[in-house]
Amino acid sequence: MAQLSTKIHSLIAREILDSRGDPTVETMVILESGYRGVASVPAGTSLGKYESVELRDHDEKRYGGMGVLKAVSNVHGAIASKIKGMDALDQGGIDKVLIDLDGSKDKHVLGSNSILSVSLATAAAAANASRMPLYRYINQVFKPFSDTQMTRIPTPTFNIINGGKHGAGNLDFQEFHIVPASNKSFSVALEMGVAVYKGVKEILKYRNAVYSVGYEGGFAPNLFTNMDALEILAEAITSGPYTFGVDIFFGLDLAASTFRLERGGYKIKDKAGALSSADFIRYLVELHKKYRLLILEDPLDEDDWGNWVALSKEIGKDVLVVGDDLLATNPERLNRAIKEGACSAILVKPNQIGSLSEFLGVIAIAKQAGIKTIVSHRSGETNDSFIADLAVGVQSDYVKFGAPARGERVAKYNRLLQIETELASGKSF
Ligand code: 2PG
Ligand code: MG
Repeated sequence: MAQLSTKIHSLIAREILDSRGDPTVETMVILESGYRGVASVPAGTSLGKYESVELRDHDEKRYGGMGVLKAVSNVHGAIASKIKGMDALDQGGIDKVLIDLDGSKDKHVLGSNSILSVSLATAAAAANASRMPLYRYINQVFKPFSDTQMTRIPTPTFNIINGGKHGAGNLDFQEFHIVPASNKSFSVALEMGVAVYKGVKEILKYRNAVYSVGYEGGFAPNLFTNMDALEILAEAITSGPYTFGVDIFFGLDLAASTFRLERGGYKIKDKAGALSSADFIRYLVELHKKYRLLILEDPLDEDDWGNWVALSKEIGKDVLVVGDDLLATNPERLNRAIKEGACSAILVKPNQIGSLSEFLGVIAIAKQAGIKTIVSHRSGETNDSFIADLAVGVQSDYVKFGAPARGERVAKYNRLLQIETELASGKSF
């Protein structure tokens, strides 16, 4: 049988909505053989300063300026004219063309949204043409970066209570997580996540607290302090069949840049005045002693490097001190963090860096340095489950896909359930 062509025939991009009702870019890559792949791009709410830049129309008459028609037309114009005819199996070559075409460090010229949608859809089309499940194809593309055997589904960390910019102005900390022990299978871990999620809802109802949900499907209750949220999580765990500290642990994403005052202090509801970095570190160490945190993401501001190092020295051995806004999935910032000992884990988000190949490069650096990896969604998501395959393909340690509720979150968890069955059977369906 003649080999079917994997050359790119055409690109079709469109403006669609994300889970917050904001526009985003979806692109379909069609190969000469007729095989195709579709991918859409998520968007953050608590954006880090060092992320690549998504292109918005800033036309106040449409979607409050959030439209992405310029990014869509960049896919049809500048990008299509360069990559039509290229081989979709050449992910590295295509990403290089996209990066060079943009020419800027932060992808603001064409927009990281237009570039990433094409980069991911190319991989999806190539996987389809290769008749491979996406995670296997990604694992193959990852080989030159790091030869990784696919043995497990990454451990999920579930965002159960939403505060910060994701909540209702209720809590300072952005995310309150529970993390099942990593020796649990994914399906068991998922069930644990659901049990605690439902347990928290019952407690909030009983306390007459608001139990509507925030951007990532976690509850956004009207509590007085951040500590109250941790107490509710603890109550939900201890009133169920699981043992805290054995089966389930706590995780937090403080997104601390969002509550650091301009003049430098950290201001949270739990304390009367703003805390200096040193006092805030003391507070975090106490918090860890009390709640035995497993994951502590963005505990300090994205520019407070020296204090990241100080905190990691104190608790980095027992807690995963995770850089999200600090590192922005950026290889230079990750290398600096490794050199200085600023953190022990990295949150990796494809749209922070803007192409699949660069993303894989960042994961490879982290793995090489013994830095744990957490593949993450954004607060604005679509039902695209690409990142589930991505996490399995690169064998990240954890995945952070939100609460085990709401369509755009469970799309990823449900995809992991499918992959779990496939990996267990040794077959691809
Ligand atoms: C984060 C992310 C995802 P956002 O801070 O980790 O949870 O939030 O997408 O709003 O940046
Ligand atoms: Mg974060």
